[in-house]
Amino acid sequence: MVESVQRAISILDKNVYQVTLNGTTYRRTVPSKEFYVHQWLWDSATHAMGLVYVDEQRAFDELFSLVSGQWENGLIAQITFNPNEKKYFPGPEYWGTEKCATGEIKTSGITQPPLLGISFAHVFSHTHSKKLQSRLLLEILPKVLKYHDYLKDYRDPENSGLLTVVHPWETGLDNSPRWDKPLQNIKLADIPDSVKSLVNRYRSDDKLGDPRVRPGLDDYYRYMYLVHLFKSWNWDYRVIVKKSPFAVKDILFNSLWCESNEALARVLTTIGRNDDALRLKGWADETRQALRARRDPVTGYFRDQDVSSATPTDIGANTIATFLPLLAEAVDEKDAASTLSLLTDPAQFWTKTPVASTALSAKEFDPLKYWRGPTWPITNLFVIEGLRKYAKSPRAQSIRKELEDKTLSMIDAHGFFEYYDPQNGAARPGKPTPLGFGSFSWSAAIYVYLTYRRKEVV
Ligand code: 9WN
Repeated sequence: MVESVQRAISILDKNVYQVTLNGTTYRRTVPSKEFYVHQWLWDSATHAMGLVYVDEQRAFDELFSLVSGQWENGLIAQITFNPNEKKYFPGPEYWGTEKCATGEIKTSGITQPPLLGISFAHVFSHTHSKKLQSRLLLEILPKVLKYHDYLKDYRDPENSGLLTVVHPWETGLDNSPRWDKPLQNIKLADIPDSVKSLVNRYRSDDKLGDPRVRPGLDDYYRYMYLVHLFKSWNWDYRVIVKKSPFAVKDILFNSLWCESNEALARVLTTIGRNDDALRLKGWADETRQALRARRDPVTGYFRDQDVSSATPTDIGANTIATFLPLLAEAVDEKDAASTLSLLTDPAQFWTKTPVASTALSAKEFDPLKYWRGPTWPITNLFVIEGLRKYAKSPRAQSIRKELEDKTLSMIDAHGFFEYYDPQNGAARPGKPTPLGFGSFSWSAAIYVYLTYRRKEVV
Protein backbone atom coordinates (compact mmCIF):
# COMPACT_ATOMS: atom_id res chain seq x y z
CA MET A 1 0.00 0.00 0.00
CA VAL A 2 2.65 2.50 1.11
CA GLU A 3 4.70 1.45 -1.86
CA SER A 4 1.72 1.92 -4.18
CA VAL A 5 1.11 5.41 -2.82
CA GLN A 6 4.73 6.19 -3.68
CA ARG A 7 4.25 4.79 -7.16
CA ALA A 8 1.07 6.83 -7.56
CA ILE A 9 2.90 10.01 -6.57
CA SER A 10 5.69 9.25 -8.99
CA ILE A 11 3.18 8.89 -11.85
CA LEU A 12 1.63 12.23 -10.93
CA ASP A 13 5.15 13.69 -10.88
CA LYS A 14 6.02 12.29 -14.28
CA ASN A 15 2.80 13.54 -15.85
CA VAL A 16 3.24 17.16 -14.83
CA TYR A 17 4.44 19.84 -17.23
CA GLN A 18 5.05 23.55 -17.06
CA VAL A 19 4.14 26.16 -19.62
CA THR A 20 4.21 29.96 -19.74
CA LEU A 21 1.25 31.62 -21.45
CA ASN A 22 0.23 35.28 -21.39
CA GLY A 23 3.22 35.86 -19.09
CA THR A 24 2.04 33.44 -16.37
CA THR A 25 3.63 30.06 -15.67
CA TYR A 26 1.24 27.14 -15.24
CA ARG A 27 1.91 23.69 -13.83
CA ARG A 28 -0.58 21.05 -14.94
CA THR A 29 -0.91 17.29 -14.99
CA VAL A 30 -1.88 15.42 -18.15
CA PRO A 31 -4.07 12.29 -17.90
CA SER A 32 -1.53 10.06 -19.71
CA LYS A 33 1.52 10.84 -21.80
CA GLU A 34 0.65 7.90 -24.05
CA PHE A 35 -2.21 9.88 -25.61
CA TYR A 36 -3.93 12.49 -23.43
CA VAL A 37 -1.20 15.14 -23.48
CA HIS A 38 -3.28 18.19 -22.54
CA GLN A 39 -5.17 19.25 -19.44
CA TRP A 40 -8.67 17.74 -19.08
CA LEU A 41 -11.30 19.34 -16.88
CA TRP A 42 -12.63 16.51 -14.77
CA ASP A 43 -9.33 14.65 -14.78
CA SER A 44 -7.56 17.65 -13.30
CA ALA A 45 -10.34 18.20 -10.77
CA THR A 46 -9.64 14.61 -9.66
CA HIS A 47 -5.86 15.08 -9.65
CA ALA A 48 -6.24 18.03 -7.27
CA MET A 49 -8.37 15.93 -4.89
CA GLY A 50 -5.56 13.40 -4.48
CA LEU A 51 -2.64 15.82 -4.72
CA VAL A 52 -3.87 17.98 -1.84
CA TYR A 53 -2.95 15.19 0.61
CA VAL A 54 0.66 15.11 -0.50
CA ASP A 55 1.43 18.49 -2.07
CA GLU A 56 -0.92 21.43 -1.42
CA GLN A 57 0.90 23.70 -3.83
CA ARG A 58 0.45 21.27 -6.69
CA ALA A 59 -3.25 20.84 -5.96
CA PHE A 60 -3.55 24.62 -6.10
CA ASP A 61 -1.53 24.81 -9.32
CA GLU A 62 -3.74 22.21 -10.95
CA LEU A 63 -6.88 24.24 -10.26
CA PHE A 64 -5.17 27.53 -11.07
CA SER A 65 -4.24 26.25 -14.50
CA LEU A 66 -7.65 24.70 -15.03
CA VAL A 67 -9.54 27.96 -14.58
CA SER A 68 -7.01 29.99 -16.58
CA GLY A 69 -8.71 29.25 -19.89
CA GLN A 70 -12.19 30.28 -18.74
CA TRP A 71 -14.24 31.89 -21.48
CA GLU A 72 -15.85 35.27 -21.14
CA ASN A 73 -19.27 33.62 -20.86
CA GLY A 74 -17.95 31.49 -17.96
CA LEU A 75 -17.42 28.14 -19.71
CA ILE A 76 -14.47 26.08 -18.50
CA ALA A 77 -13.48 23.79 -21.30
CA GLN A 78 -13.08 20.03 -21.46
CA ILE A 79 -9.48 20.53 -22.69
CA THR A 80 -6.93 23.27 -22.05
CA PHE A 81 -4.28 22.63 -24.66
CA ASN A 82 -0.56 22.18 -24.30
CA PRO A 83 0.83 24.25 -27.18
CA ASN A 84 3.85 21.97 -27.49
CA GLU A 85 2.03 18.70 -28.10
CA LYS A 86 0.53 17.27 -31.26
CA LYS A 87 -0.37 13.62 -30.73
CA TYR A 88 -3.98 14.11 -29.57
CA PHE A 89 -6.76 14.51 -32.12
CA PRO A 90 -8.67 16.83 -32.19
CA GLY A 91 -6.03 19.40 -31.22
CA PRO A 92 -6.57 23.19 -30.94
CA GLU A 93 -6.63 23.77 -34.70
CA TYR A 94 -9.96 21.95 -35.11
CA TRP A 95 -12.12 23.94 -32.72
CA GLY A 96 -12.14 27.51 -33.99
CA THR A 97 -12.27 28.79 -30.42
CA GLU A 98 -9.31 31.20 -30.61
CA LYS A 99 -11.48 34.19 -29.69
CA CYS A 100 -13.16 32.45 -26.75
CA ALA A 101 -10.36 31.82 -24.24
CA THR A 102 -7.72 34.39 -23.34
CA GLY A 103 -4.74 35.31 -25.52
CA GLU A 104 -2.27 32.47 -25.80
CA ILE A 105 -4.45 30.00 -23.90
CA LYS A 106 -6.24 27.63 -26.26
CA THR A 107 -9.11 25.38 -25.30
CA SER A 108 -11.66 23.04 -26.84
CA GLY A 109 -15.21 24.39 -27.03
CA ILE A 110 -17.27 22.09 -24.83
CA THR A 111 -17.19 21.28 -21.12
CA GLN A 112 -17.09 18.11 -18.99
CA PRO A 113 -18.96 16.88 -15.90
CA PRO A 114 -18.85 19.61 -13.24
CA LEU A 115 -16.67 17.90 -10.66
CA LEU A 116 -14.75 21.15 -10.21
CA GLY A 117 -16.95 22.50 -7.39
CA ILE A 118 -16.53 19.28 -5.39
CA SER A 119 -12.80 19.34 -6.04
CA PHE A 120 -12.49 23.00 -5.05
CA ALA A 121 -14.33 22.42 -1.76
CA HIS A 122 -12.19 19.35 -0.98
CA VAL A 123 -8.93 21.14 -1.78
CA PHE A 124 -10.02 24.18 0.25
CA SER A 125 -10.94 22.14 3.32
CA HIS A 126 -7.70 20.12 3.15
CA THR A 127 -5.29 22.99 2.54
CA HIS A 128 -3.41 24.01 5.69
CA SER A 129 -1.33 26.83 4.23
CA LYS A 130 -3.03 30.15 5.03
CA LYS A 131 -1.47 31.71 1.96
CA LEU A 132 -2.87 29.04 -0.37
CA GLN A 133 -6.25 29.16 1.35
CA SER A 134 -6.56 32.84 0.65
CA ARG A 135 -5.34 32.42 -2.94
CA LEU A 136 -7.96 29.70 -3.45
CA LEU A 137 -10.67 32.10 -2.31
CA LEU A 138 -9.38 35.10 -4.24
CA GLU A 139 -8.09 33.62 -7.47
CA ILE A 140 -10.06 30.43 -8.01
CA LEU A 141 -13.42 30.54 -6.25
CA PRO A 142 -14.77 33.51 -8.31
CA LYS A 143 -14.03 31.57 -11.51
CA VAL A 144 -15.64 28.38 -10.25
CA LEU A 145 -18.75 30.38 -9.31
CA LYS A 146 -18.77 32.05 -12.71
CA TYR A 147 -18.60 28.60 -14.30
CA HIS A 148 -21.65 27.56 -12.27
CA ASP A 149 -23.48 30.73 -13.40
CA TYR A 150 -22.66 29.75 -16.99
CA LEU A 151 -23.99 26.22 -16.51
CA LYS A 152 -27.20 27.38 -14.90
CA ASP A 153 -27.81 30.19 -17.37
CA TYR A 154 -26.90 28.52 -20.66
CA ARG A 155 -27.50 24.85 -19.96
CA ASP A 156 -30.82 25.08 -18.17
CA PRO A 157 -32.61 27.84 -20.06
CA GLU A 158 -36.00 26.26 -19.32
CA ASN A 159 -35.19 26.13 -15.60
CA SER A 160 -35.96 22.44 -15.29
CA GLY A 161 -33.27 21.83 -12.68
CA LEU A 162 -31.42 19.59 -15.15
CA LEU A 163 -28.59 20.86 -17.33
CA THR A 164 -28.31 19.89 -21.00
CA VAL A 165 -25.12 18.43 -22.47
CA VAL A 166 -24.50 18.79 -26.19
CA HIS A 167 -21.69 16.37 -26.96
CA PRO A 168 -20.84 12.82 -25.78
CA TRP A 169 -17.41 14.16 -24.76
CA GLU A 170 -19.19 16.53 -22.36
CA THR A 171 -20.56 13.54 -20.47
CA GLY A 172 -17.09 12.16 -19.70
CA LEU A 173 -18.49 8.68 -20.51
CA ASP A 174 -18.12 9.32 -24.23
CA ASN A 175 -18.84 5.91 -25.64
CA SER A 176 -21.48 4.87 -23.14
CA PRO A 177 -24.35 2.89 -24.71
CA ARG A 178 -26.60 5.61 -23.28
CA TRP A 179 -25.55 7.77 -26.23
CA ASP A 180 -26.09 5.19 -28.99
CA LYS A 181 -29.69 6.23 -29.61
CA PRO A 182 -29.30 10.02 -29.26
CA LEU A 183 -26.35 9.85 -31.67
CA GLN A 184 -28.63 8.25 -34.25
CA ASN A 185 -30.28 11.70 -34.57
CA ILE A 186 -27.23 12.52 -36.66
CA LYS A 187 -27.48 10.79 -40.03
CA LEU A 188 -24.09 9.87 -41.48
CA ALA A 189 -25.30 11.08 -44.87
CA ASP A 190 -25.73 14.59 -43.44
CA ILE A 191 -22.11 14.83 -42.35
CA PRO A 192 -20.04 16.79 -44.88
CA ASP A 193 -17.20 14.90 -46.58
CA SER A 194 -14.77 17.52 -45.31
CA VAL A 195 -15.53 16.44 -41.72
CA LYS A 196 -15.20 12.75 -42.55
CA SER A 197 -11.90 13.24 -44.32
CA LEU A 198 -10.50 15.17 -41.34
CA VAL A 199 -11.28 12.17 -39.16
CA ASN A 200 -9.92 9.73 -41.74
CA ARG A 201 -6.66 11.63 -42.02
CA TYR A 202 -5.94 12.79 -38.51
CA ARG A 203 -7.70 10.54 -36.01
CA SER A 204 -4.99 9.22 -33.68
CA ASP A 205 -6.61 7.42 -30.73
CA ASP A 206 -7.06 4.26 -32.78
CA LYS A 207 -3.39 4.33 -33.84
CA LEU A 208 -1.89 5.03 -30.41
CA GLY A 209 -4.47 2.86 -28.67
CA ASP A 210 -6.18 -0.35 -29.73
CA PRO A 211 -8.92 0.40 -32.29
CA ARG A 212 -10.92 -2.59 -31.00
CA VAL A 213 -11.54 -0.93 -27.66
CA ARG A 214 -11.96 2.67 -28.83
CA PRO A 215 -15.18 4.29 -30.13
CA GLY A 216 -16.06 3.41 -33.74
CA LEU A 217 -15.36 5.43 -36.86
CA ASP A 218 -19.01 6.46 -37.21
CA ASP A 219 -18.93 7.74 -33.64
CA TYR A 220 -15.90 9.87 -34.46
CA TYR A 221 -17.60 11.27 -37.58
CA ARG A 222 -20.49 12.31 -35.38
CA TYR A 223 -18.25 13.71 -32.62
CA MET A 224 -16.43 15.90 -35.14
CA TYR A 225 -19.64 16.84 -36.94
CA LEU A 226 -20.94 18.30 -33.68
CA VAL A 227 -17.71 20.30 -33.30
CA HIS A 228 -18.12 21.48 -36.91
CA LEU A 229 -21.72 22.58 -36.26
CA PHE A 230 -20.93 24.44 -33.05
CA LYS A 231 -18.03 26.19 -34.75
CA SER A 232 -20.38 27.24 -37.58
CA TRP A 233 -22.66 28.74 -34.91
CA ASN A 234 -19.71 30.77 -33.60
CA TRP A 235 -19.74 28.92 -30.29
CA ASP A 236 -22.89 30.81 -29.32
CA TYR A 237 -24.30 28.60 -26.57
CA ARG A 238 -27.79 30.14 -26.81
CA VAL A 239 -27.92 28.68 -30.32
CA ILE A 240 -26.00 25.48 -29.58
CA VAL A 241 -28.25 24.36 -26.72
CA LYS A 242 -31.35 25.09 -28.79
CA LYS A 243 -30.22 23.50 -32.04
CA SER A 244 -27.72 20.75 -31.27
CA PRO A 245 -28.88 17.38 -32.65
CA PHE A 246 -27.29 15.83 -29.56
CA ALA A 247 -28.93 17.30 -26.46
CA VAL A 248 -29.29 15.20 -23.34
CA LYS A 249 -30.20 15.58 -19.69
CA ASP A 250 -27.44 13.32 -18.35
CA ILE A 251 -27.97 11.72 -14.93
CA LEU A 252 -24.24 11.59 -14.11
CA PHE A 253 -23.52 15.18 -15.16
CA ASN A 254 -26.50 16.46 -13.20
CA SER A 255 -25.71 14.44 -10.08
CA LEU A 256 -22.24 16.00 -10.00
CA TRP A 257 -23.79 19.41 -10.65
CA CYS A 258 -26.06 18.94 -7.65
CA GLU A 259 -23.26 17.86 -5.29
CA SER A 260 -20.90 20.55 -6.59
CA ASN A 261 -23.48 23.19 -5.69
CA GLU A 262 -23.84 21.67 -2.22
CA ALA A 263 -20.07 21.54 -1.75
CA LEU A 264 -19.58 25.15 -2.86
CA ALA A 265 -22.50 26.26 -0.69
CA ARG A 266 -20.69 24.74 2.31
CA VAL A 267 -17.55 26.75 1.49
CA LEU A 268 -19.57 29.94 0.98
CA THR A 269 -21.29 29.47 4.33
CA THR A 270 -17.92 29.00 6.06
CA ILE A 271 -16.70 32.32 4.71
CA GLY A 272 -19.93 34.13 5.57
CA ARG A 273 -21.33 34.53 2.06
CA ASN A 274 -24.75 33.28 3.08
CA ASP A 275 -26.77 34.73 0.19
CA ASP A 276 -24.54 33.08 -2.39
CA ALA A 277 -24.65 29.85 -0.40
CA LEU A 278 -28.46 29.93 -0.44
CA ARG A 279 -28.55 30.51 -4.19
CA LEU A 280 -26.37 27.47 -4.87
CA LYS A 281 -28.21 25.39 -2.31
CA GLY A 282 -31.43 26.32 -4.14
CA TRP A 283 -29.97 25.02 -7.42
CA ALA A 284 -28.90 21.80 -5.70
CA ASP A 285 -32.39 21.30 -4.26
CA GLU A 286 -34.13 21.80 -7.60
CA THR A 287 -31.72 19.41 -9.34
CA ARG A 288 -32.21 16.79 -6.62
CA GLN A 289 -35.98 17.06 -7.08
CA ALA A 290 -35.66 16.76 -10.85
CA LEU A 291 -33.32 13.76 -10.55
CA ARG A 292 -35.80 11.98 -8.29
CA ALA A 293 -38.39 12.24 -11.01
CA ARG A 294 -36.04 10.49 -13.45
CA ARG A 295 -36.21 7.20 -11.50
CA ASP A 296 -38.14 4.50 -13.28
CA PRO A 297 -40.21 2.95 -10.46
CA VAL A 298 -40.42 -0.43 -12.19
CA THR A 299 -36.73 -1.07 -12.93
CA GLY A 300 -35.21 1.26 -10.35
CA TYR A 301 -32.97 2.78 -13.03
CA PHE A 302 -32.49 6.53 -13.30
CA ARG A 303 -33.09 7.51 -16.92
CA ASP A 304 -31.29 10.15 -18.97
CA GLN A 305 -33.46 12.08 -21.35
CA ASP A 306 -32.94 12.99 -24.99
CA VAL A 307 -34.20 16.58 -25.30
CA SER A 308 -33.08 17.27 -28.86
CA SER A 309 -36.65 17.36 -30.13
CA ALA A 310 -39.89 18.91 -28.89
CA THR A 311 -40.87 15.52 -27.45
CA PRO A 312 -38.23 14.39 -24.94
CA THR A 313 -37.58 10.65 -24.80
CA ASP A 314 -36.14 8.46 -22.08
CA ILE A 315 -32.88 6.65 -22.77
CA GLY A 316 -32.99 2.98 -21.87
CA ALA A 317 -29.37 1.75 -21.51
CA ASN A 318 -28.44 0.26 -18.12
CA THR A 319 -25.17 1.71 -16.89
CA ILE A 320 -23.26 2.84 -13.82
CA ALA A 321 -24.78 6.33 -14.19
CA THR A 322 -27.79 5.01 -12.33
CA PHE A 323 -25.78 5.07 -9.07
CA LEU A 324 -24.72 8.69 -9.34
CA PRO A 325 -27.94 10.03 -7.77
CA LEU A 326 -26.62 8.53 -4.51
CA LEU A 327 -24.03 11.31 -4.54
CA ALA A 328 -26.78 13.89 -5.01
CA GLU A 329 -28.82 12.24 -2.22
CA ALA A 330 -31.57 11.89 -4.79
CA VAL A 331 -32.28 8.25 -3.97
CA ASP A 332 -35.15 8.31 -1.46
CA GLU A 333 -34.76 6.19 1.63
CA LYS A 334 -37.59 3.92 0.51
CA ASP A 335 -35.76 3.24 -2.79
CA ALA A 336 -32.23 2.97 -1.40
CA ALA A 337 -32.49 -0.78 -0.70
CA SER A 338 -33.37 -1.56 -4.28
CA THR A 339 -30.55 0.67 -5.61
CA LEU A 340 -28.09 -1.16 -3.34
CA SER A 341 -29.38 -4.52 -4.54
CA LEU A 342 -28.94 -3.44 -8.14
CA LEU A 343 -25.41 -2.27 -7.40
CA THR A 344 -24.39 -5.50 -5.70
CA ASP A 345 -26.07 -7.83 -8.19
CA PRO A 346 -23.22 -10.02 -9.58
CA ALA A 347 -25.21 -10.55 -12.77
CA GLN A 348 -25.27 -6.80 -13.43
CA PHE A 349 -22.68 -4.52 -11.78
CA TRP A 350 -20.96 -6.35 -8.90
CA THR A 351 -18.44 -8.24 -10.98
CA LYS A 352 -15.20 -9.67 -9.57
CA THR A 353 -13.72 -6.17 -9.73
CA PRO A 354 -16.74 -3.89 -9.54
CA VAL A 355 -18.32 -1.60 -10.65
CA ALA A 356 -18.89 -2.52 -14.32
CA SER A 357 -19.58 0.68 -16.28
CA THR A 358 -22.34 -1.07 -18.24
CA ALA A 359 -24.48 -3.84 -16.78
CA LEU A 360 -23.19 -7.32 -17.51
CA SER A 361 -26.72 -8.28 -18.51
CA ALA A 362 -27.02 -5.42 -21.03
CA LYS A 363 -26.82 -6.37 -24.69
CA GLU A 364 -24.19 -3.63 -25.18
CA PHE A 365 -21.86 -5.00 -22.46
CA ASP A 366 -18.28 -5.44 -23.59
CA PRO A 367 -15.61 -5.96 -20.90
CA LEU A 368 -12.88 -4.23 -22.90
CA LYS A 369 -14.59 -1.46 -24.80
CA TYR A 370 -14.54 2.15 -23.78
CA TRP A 371 -17.27 2.85 -21.20
CA ARG A 372 -19.24 -0.19 -22.33
CA GLY A 373 -18.28 -2.51 -19.49
CA PRO A 374 -14.82 -1.85 -17.98
CA THR A 375 -14.38 -0.72 -14.40
CA TRP A 376 -13.07 2.83 -14.07
CA PRO A 377 -11.58 4.21 -10.86
CA ILE A 378 -13.27 7.57 -11.50
CA THR A 379 -16.81 6.18 -11.52
CA ASN A 380 -15.99 3.93 -8.54
CA LEU A 381 -14.97 7.08 -6.68
CA PHE A 382 -18.41 8.61 -7.27
CA VAL A 383 -20.17 5.45 -6.13
CA ILE A 384 -18.00 5.36 -2.99
CA GLU A 385 -18.70 9.00 -2.16
CA GLY A 386 -22.39 8.46 -2.96
CA LEU A 387 -22.59 5.54 -0.54
CA ARG A 388 -20.88 7.64 2.12
CA LYS A 389 -23.87 9.99 2.00
CA TYR A 390 -26.09 7.19 3.28
CA ALA A 391 -24.30 7.22 6.63
CA LYS A 392 -27.26 5.85 8.55
CA SER A 393 -27.41 2.70 6.45
CA PRO A 394 -25.01 0.01 7.74
CA ARG A 395 -25.53 -1.86 4.47
CA ALA A 396 -24.49 1.15 2.38
CA GLN A 397 -21.42 1.62 4.57
CA SER A 398 -20.34 -1.98 4.35
CA ILE A 399 -20.71 -1.93 0.54
CA ARG A 400 -18.70 1.28 0.48
CA LYS A 401 -15.84 -0.26 2.46
CA GLU A 402 -15.84 -3.33 0.26
CA LEU A 403 -15.72 -1.17 -2.85
CA GLU A 404 -12.87 0.94 -1.44
CA ASP A 405 -10.90 -2.24 -0.73
CA LYS A 406 -11.63 -3.71 -4.13
CA THR A 407 -10.74 -0.53 -5.99
CA LEU A 408 -7.44 -0.16 -4.13
CA SER A 409 -6.49 -3.80 -4.57
CA MET A 410 -7.42 -3.75 -8.25
CA ILE A 411 -5.00 -0.85 -8.79
CA ASP A 412 -2.42 -2.42 -6.45
CA ALA A 413 -2.44 -5.68 -8.38
CA HIS A 414 -2.63 -4.37 -11.93
CA GLY A 415 -1.09 -0.90 -11.97
CA PHE A 416 -2.26 2.60 -12.80
CA PHE A 417 -4.24 2.23 -16.00
CA GLU A 418 -7.15 4.08 -17.52
CA TYR A 419 -9.60 1.26 -16.86
CA TYR A 420 -9.81 -2.44 -16.00
CA ASP A 421 -11.58 -5.61 -17.08
CA PRO A 422 -14.53 -5.87 -14.64
CA GLN A 423 -14.39 -9.66 -14.70
CA ASN A 424 -10.82 -10.08 -13.48
CA GLY A 425 -9.33 -6.64 -12.88
CA ALA A 426 -6.73 -7.08 -15.61
CA ALA A 427 -5.58 -3.85 -17.15
CA ARG A 428 -3.67 -5.17 -20.12
CA PRO A 429 -4.40 -8.84 -20.49
CA GLY A 430 -2.17 -10.53 -23.03
CA LYS A 431 -0.01 -7.55 -23.87
CA PRO A 432 0.41 -5.95 -26.40
CA THR A 433 -3.40 -5.72 -26.38
CA PRO A 434 -3.87 -2.48 -24.56
CA LEU A 435 -6.88 -1.89 -22.38
CA GLY A 436 -6.92 1.85 -22.10
CA PHE A 437 -3.82 4.00 -21.80
CA GLY A 438 -1.13 3.57 -19.14
CA SER A 439 0.55 5.56 -16.32
CA PHE A 440 -2.79 7.20 -15.81
CA SER A 441 -2.97 10.22 -13.55
CA TRP A 442 -6.51 9.95 -12.24
CA SER A 443 -6.06 6.31 -11.25
CA ALA A 444 -2.96 7.46 -9.34
CA ALA A 445 -4.77 10.45 -7.79
CA ILE A 446 -7.75 8.31 -6.79
CA TYR A 447 -5.41 5.78 -5.19
CA VAL A 448 -3.90 8.54 -3.07
CA TYR A 449 -7.31 10.07 -2.32
CA LEU A 450 -8.90 6.79 -1.19
CA THR A 451 -5.89 5.82 0.91
CA TYR A 452 -5.93 9.07 2.87
CA ARG A 453 -9.68 9.67 2.89
CA ARG A 454 -10.51 6.38 4.55
CA LYS A 455 -8.20 7.31 7.43
CA GLU A 456 -9.99 10.58 8.12
CA VAL A 457 -13.66 9.52 8.12
CA VAL A 458 -15.52 6.65 9.67
C1 9WN B 1 -12.36 12.92 -24.90
C2 9WN B 1 -9.06 12.11 -20.52
C3 9WN B 1 -10.43 11.84 -21.08
C4 9WN B 1 -11.49 11.63 -19.98
C5 9WN B 1 -12.81 11.10 -20.54
C6 9WN B 1 -12.52 9.86 -21.37
C7 9WN B 1 -11.54 10.19 -22.48
C8 9WN B 1 -11.45 11.80 -24.40
C9 9WN B 1 -11.09 10.86 -25.54
O1 9WN B 1 -10.34 10.69 -21.92
O2 9WN B 1 -12.17 11.12 -23.33
O3 9WN B 1 -12.58 13.86 -23.87
O4 9WN B 1 -10.39 11.32 -26.44
O5 9WN B 1 -11.49 9.69 -25.52
O6 9WN B 1 -13.69 9.32 -21.87
O7 9WN B 1 -13.69 10.81 -19.48
O8 9WN B 1 -11.72 12.82 -19.32
O9 9WN B 1 -8.73 11.14 -19.57
